[in-house]
Amino acid sequence: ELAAGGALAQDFVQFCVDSGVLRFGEFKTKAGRLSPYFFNAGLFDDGAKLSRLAQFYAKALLDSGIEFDMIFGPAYKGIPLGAAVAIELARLGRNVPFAYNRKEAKDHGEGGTLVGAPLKGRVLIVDDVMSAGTAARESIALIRAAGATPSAVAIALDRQEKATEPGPDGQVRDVEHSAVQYVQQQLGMQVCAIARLADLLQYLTIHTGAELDAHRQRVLAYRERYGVA
Ligand code: OMP
Repeated sequence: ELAAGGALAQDFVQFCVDSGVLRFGEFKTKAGRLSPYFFNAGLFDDGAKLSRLAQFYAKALLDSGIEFDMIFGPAYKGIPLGAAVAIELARLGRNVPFAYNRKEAKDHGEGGTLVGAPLKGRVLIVDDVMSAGTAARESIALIRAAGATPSAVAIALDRQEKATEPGPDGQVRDVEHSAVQYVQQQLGMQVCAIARLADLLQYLTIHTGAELDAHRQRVLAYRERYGVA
């Protein structure tokens, strides 16, 4: 039985640290930022970890009260995540259709880029992390193009950092809101994150020691530069 609210987030951060999914050091993000931490969902790399991960998503989703008609897992990393969450929800008595996309269209066989259940109704996107929001924008466009409604996003980690947007000159620049805030406030979608940067910082505050203190200082400095209120 998983805890609720902030305790769920703390248990999740602990689980990610234990399984090597959440690491501290020096990493370059997709948006080109030098980050003192990185969340690598690819390291949920056995059945037990994927199953536990799915339990966290399902618990966070059910606690959030978000309503949706089906699950969409964006290629590549969202595919096993969406599938695992769909399995866990079915196990809990809530069976919903599941779909995912390919990155490249096939010109034979079933064709197209969408696989699985037809996209319709209120679609929940299941993905790993939201940073600057590029990945979310692509999924939203794809769901709309299929005539369905992108209504919610479930992610494991909300990095709570400034989104990027293409400016009038086509150059990508930082904006003041996070990708999650944009999706919630501008697109009217609901977002459910198992943990956020704030929970990670709380973890680094509760668990002391020279090494963790140093990580905490670096994460705070990163938040100072790229974080949102
Ligand atoms: P955005 O598309 O900028 O929101 O970045 C999200 C994507 O970045 C994720 O789907 C990952 O591919 C990758 N990422 C991580 O997986 N973990 C992190 O801690 C940070 C990133 C990232 O590059 O920002």
